[in-house]
Amino acid sequence: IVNNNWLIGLPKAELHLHIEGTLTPEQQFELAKRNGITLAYDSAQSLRAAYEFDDLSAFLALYYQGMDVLITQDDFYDLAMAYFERAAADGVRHADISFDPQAHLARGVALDTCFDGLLTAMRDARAQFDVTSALIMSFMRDRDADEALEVLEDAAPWYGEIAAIGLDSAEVGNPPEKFREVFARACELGLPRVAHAGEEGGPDYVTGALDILDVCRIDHGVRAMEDADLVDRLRDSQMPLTVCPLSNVYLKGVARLEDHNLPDMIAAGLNVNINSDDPAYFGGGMVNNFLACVAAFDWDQATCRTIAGNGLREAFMSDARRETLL
Ligand code: ES4
Ligand code: ZN
Repeated sequence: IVNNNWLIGLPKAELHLHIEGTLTPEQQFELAKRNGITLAYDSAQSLRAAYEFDDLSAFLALYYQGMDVLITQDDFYDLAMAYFERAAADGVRHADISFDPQAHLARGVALDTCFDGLLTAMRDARAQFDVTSALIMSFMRDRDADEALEVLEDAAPWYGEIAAIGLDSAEVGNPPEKFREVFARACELGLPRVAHAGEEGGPDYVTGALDILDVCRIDHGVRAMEDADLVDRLRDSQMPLTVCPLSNVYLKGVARLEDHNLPDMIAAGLNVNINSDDPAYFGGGMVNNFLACVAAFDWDQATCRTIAGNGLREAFMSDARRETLL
């Protein structure tokens, strides 16, 4: 048995975390019961047994089905608080959490239900767990850009609470240029921008996110390694890349973590940090992601400190908070 206390004690930030992806099978059953919803599985164990994904779209189908149990402000609050409690136990001291408003609006759940539940949990998590956080409002790239634009306008009451807008869901066939207007509008509003790119899509999706969406971070970005000029650009600009090692394994981006190009990204001088993405679906939280990298890549403690430091430096947090963690 390896002693992980040093890894738990290492201050970490999580920059790429879908709050809906923290919904555990157990909590799904709990919320289903509370809301009078019948699930298609007879137990949390049988639901967990269904978590076997061939690719991103197979995962997304279960993921969007799973969040049907999120109905009330309390559901969003409880979801986020349960995540913050587990994150705190992992030594996560700050989290940039993203959510997909369109996934909830499409089910008849109002925007203020999501915002009120999540923002209240974020405030309470700081007081109860000493975990700070920032909120990223993500758009689903497999839905119309017009809808995203509408949601962006409807979120006006919360612009002051949003650290950034994001772009997620099914990547291939939904390139960055589809969201040119949405991201230009966010820029006009003074909202920072991040986007998933180069997860399943090729390096051209990463280039598009930089050139067309004007993002300050790339989520995943692993396929950028296929384009040498792009790698140079990412290194020279020190563009942060929020890599999710276990996610890439669970979604079959790589057969085994040992085959992941994360060590090549680090060797190329890229500004990478690691994250859990959807911890309820992809083998756990930050500590499990670090431990998997330690095992697969033989990372020493110094490497873990460097990677954790990269995350702390690039997270959406105040300089005062950052200073206490670095
Ligand atoms: C996601 Cl792993 C991943 N990729 C794209 N969109 C997502 N939403 C939640 N998890
Ligand atoms: Zn993601």
